Amino acid sequence: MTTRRNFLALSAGLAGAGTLARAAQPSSDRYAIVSTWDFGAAANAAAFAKMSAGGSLLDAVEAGARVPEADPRNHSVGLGGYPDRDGHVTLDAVIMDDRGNVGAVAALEHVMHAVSVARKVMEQTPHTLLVGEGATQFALAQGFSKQQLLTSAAAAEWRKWLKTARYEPQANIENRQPGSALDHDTIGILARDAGNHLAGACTTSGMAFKMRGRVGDSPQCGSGLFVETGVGAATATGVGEEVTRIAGSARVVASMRAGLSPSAACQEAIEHLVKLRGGELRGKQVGFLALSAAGEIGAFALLPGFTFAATDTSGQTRVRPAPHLPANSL
Ligand code: SD4
Repeated sequence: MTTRRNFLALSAGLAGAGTLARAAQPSSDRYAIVSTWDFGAAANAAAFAKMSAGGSLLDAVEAGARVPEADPRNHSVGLGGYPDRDGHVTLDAVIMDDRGNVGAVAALEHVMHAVSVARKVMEQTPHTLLVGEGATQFALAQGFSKQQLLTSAAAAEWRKWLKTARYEPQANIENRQPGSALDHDTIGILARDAGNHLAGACTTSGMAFKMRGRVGDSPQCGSGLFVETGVGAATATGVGEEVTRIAGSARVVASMRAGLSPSAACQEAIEHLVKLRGGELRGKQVGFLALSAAGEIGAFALLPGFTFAATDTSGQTRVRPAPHLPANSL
């Protein structure tokens, strides 16, 4: 049996190494950290290092989520995120453990590390979600610094978009930023320790050029993220409205509670969405990612192109493509 001490000893030598490889098969059937998109690999390395150094699961998922938040090349989260249609960068984030502790912010402005503000909401207030100006005021009162999150690159894209001003979410844009395959992303990250406890976080700047005030699935407990003790954790990515209408992550965890594997549970949620929405989903991407309390993982998406980074209990990370619906299913 892997004790926590063994796990940490094993991982210490590998922390941060985060061997990145693309492969269809995992090297181990027990996972410690999973996160959405290729970019998750760097986040997983930060989360794994945090756990290896004795940090809690919440410390780990927060550290992981902070990686893309601080990366200005990534246009769907934190600094450098694409703005709403009026030019404001607004951030959504949630963090949750498996004891029902949860904190979130939505439409937060001028503060890069939305996930850390979400954690403060969880730990320092009687509330689970703060939005808009109140969220920003709270963050500043907690000592977070105020900064301009709209980079010149994101502003240039926004100005280009203003010429047509058509709101058309693009599938898999997270993996199609110019420059690098790792230049993206909205991130959902799930972590598990050797005692089979779980935590998760999800952070995003939301859909590019959204309406002012729009909030997607990501900061909503049960939609963008859900974690349940002894069962598992799930997170979502893609068009948030489609995830929210089925409380997607809570649905995935409920299916796992009922006995489905993480893979089957993610597939069930996508198939349910298809039953509800049919052709309305054409061209849209939605992906679910899940981690069971026992360390199994699974993912499923509407369209090809959704990838995730999985780190096993020895610290090996692989980026893998998620299974998806057959072509022409909608
Ligand atoms: C949203 N679900 O705001 C987020 C966007 C996303 O990868 O996940 N992009 O709808």
